Amino acid sequence: VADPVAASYDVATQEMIKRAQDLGVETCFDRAVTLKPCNIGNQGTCCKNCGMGPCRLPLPKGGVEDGDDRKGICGATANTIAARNFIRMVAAGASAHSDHGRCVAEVFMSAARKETDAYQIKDIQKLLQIAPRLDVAITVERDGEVLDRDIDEIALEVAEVALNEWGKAEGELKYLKRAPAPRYELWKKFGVLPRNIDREVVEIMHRTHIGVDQDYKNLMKQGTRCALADGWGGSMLATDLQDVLFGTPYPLQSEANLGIMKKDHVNIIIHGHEPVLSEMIVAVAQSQEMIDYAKQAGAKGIQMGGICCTANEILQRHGVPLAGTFLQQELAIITGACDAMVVDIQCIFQNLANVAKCFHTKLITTHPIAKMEQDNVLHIEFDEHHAVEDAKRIVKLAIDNFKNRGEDVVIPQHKNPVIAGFGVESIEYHLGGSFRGSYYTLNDNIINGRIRGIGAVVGCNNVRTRHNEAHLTVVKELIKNDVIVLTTGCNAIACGMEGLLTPETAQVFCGPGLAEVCETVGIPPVLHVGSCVDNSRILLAATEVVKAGGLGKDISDVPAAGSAPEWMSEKAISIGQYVVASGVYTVFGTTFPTSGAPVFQKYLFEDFEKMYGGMWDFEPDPIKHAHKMIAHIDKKRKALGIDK
Ligand code: NFS
Repeated sequence: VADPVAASYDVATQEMIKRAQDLGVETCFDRAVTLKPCNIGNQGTCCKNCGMGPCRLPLPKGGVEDGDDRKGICGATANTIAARNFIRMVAAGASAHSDHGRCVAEVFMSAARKETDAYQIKDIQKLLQIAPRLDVAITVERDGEVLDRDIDEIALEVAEVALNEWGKAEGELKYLKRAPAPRYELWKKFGVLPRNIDREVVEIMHRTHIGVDQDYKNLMKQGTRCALADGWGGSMLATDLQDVLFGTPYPLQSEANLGIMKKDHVNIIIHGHEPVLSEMIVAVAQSQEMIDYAKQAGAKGIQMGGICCTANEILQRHGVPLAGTFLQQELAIITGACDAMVVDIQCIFQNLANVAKCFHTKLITTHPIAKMEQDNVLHIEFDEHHAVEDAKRIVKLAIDNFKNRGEDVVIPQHKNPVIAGFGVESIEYHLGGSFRGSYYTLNDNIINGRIRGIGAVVGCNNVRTRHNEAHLTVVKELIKNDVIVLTTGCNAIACGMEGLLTPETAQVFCGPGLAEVCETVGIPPVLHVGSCVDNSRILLAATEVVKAGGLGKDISDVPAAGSAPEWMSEKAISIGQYVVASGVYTVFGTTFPTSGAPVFQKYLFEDFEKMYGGMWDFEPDPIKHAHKMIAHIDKKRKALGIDK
């Protein structure tokens, strides 16, 4: 079994791993000890795209300096195999984000058509802001007079145009033009403007089939096009339409870590990604009817908590506390206090069902595309047309289950306050100029050196490295060196658990320049900007920085760097690729899936900089990782002539 202290940096997590072991319940931390990864697959050089293989191409003992004659049965080189595997990861990741986006767009369509009472257009300002980006007019001309167009009409057209982005026959994605003009021109020059979201994924599957594309550069061209369809397409549409349906987040206060669960409350943990379902559950669980029902059942109330990106979605819009990161999902059940865990899509361990079997927890799957084979799992399929009824059924199930709790409940007493809910709009509010209204204050402080640059630190946990340690070390090292951090996904949750998402953090961890700015403005040095699809907010924030002036003409000019210290999902690879192609130097930790093909890897790590101004890098040591980012930021400062 795993050593709890070696497995996680977080004390609550350590306590729950220990408890699981005492109870004889196996978790991913234990499996990581017994299940070793395949080194060849890990390095990207195992090809299983046909029935003649798998062809495994280990790195030769002496390296590949004197040439590399490794090949598979068909002759595919290590570069071809690694590039195929890499862009298949991009395809899977882009699909996950974009299918989530499509689902939101479909609910948006139902709301626009008024087919559902549960969902309405909540944020009209945001609707009016995105409509022109989709070439939907917000005014009409009648008799020479310019009039505001009917909101319902605009919503319907936005829904139609947005949904069309997944499968239109001609043209290119409309949001690409939201990028700075030189960036758009660069994509055009390299032939990587995505046509529609689905097509770019399909083309990856075709090109990586046996005997099709056998040039790693050409394969990566499609990988880039597909990743851009994620970042500036599916993910950005998901964020925007969610904001219109559920409200654009603004800073609010909450808490993070397993300690948010309450012994005397009905605890409902929502885990997954699409806020379509969780929005309803939150609304229903807060209703007086359900609170009364919970009290009748002997509980003091209902405590909601989130895991993974669902957590970030309901945190940023409703202040629902974060129960934990990706690697804490089993542990929430191991408290013995989880009356129901509701899951939808992505990042959900199948082992949750095995853990739930050892406790009273009802595990409920809700999405038609994500079920579990174990027979103790309930499936309540969620549909926007009867969303409130579904949510009520789920919340009632949890309340009814409260009485079945065992005596043995242990909730770790660890949690920290967080401020979350930042975004393009609120950063402008806090760090904009009072007269100019753009990102003037932020830019000004970067130019004068109080803020050295911007770090975007995001992504998963990976059980192959100590839970949260790399996340927190990278972030602390960046803010210590006056780099302001934007965070999403499980990194944001890790930062919340550690207490880094509060303005008070500034005095403790920041360099003097960043501390001064944070204290003056009253913001944390680490800004939680949402879930992983909300990395699109980071792309748009970077674009706003370019627009505000003084820091170059393109995203690649800005003193900024990206990082995913503990990544593990294919989604992270898609994100990394669109961030790189948007001009940002991006460092991944833990492992890198192309290390078995050094020539291809060099293409990603070095040649990409000449093409896109942004490139990949890999550094498992978190301090070195942060300093690679800082070195890149300094290089950009120097190029801008603002290095003092
Ligand atoms: Ni992002 Fe969110 Fe977490 Fe990784 Fe999974 S939850 S979409 S993939 S593990 S950050």
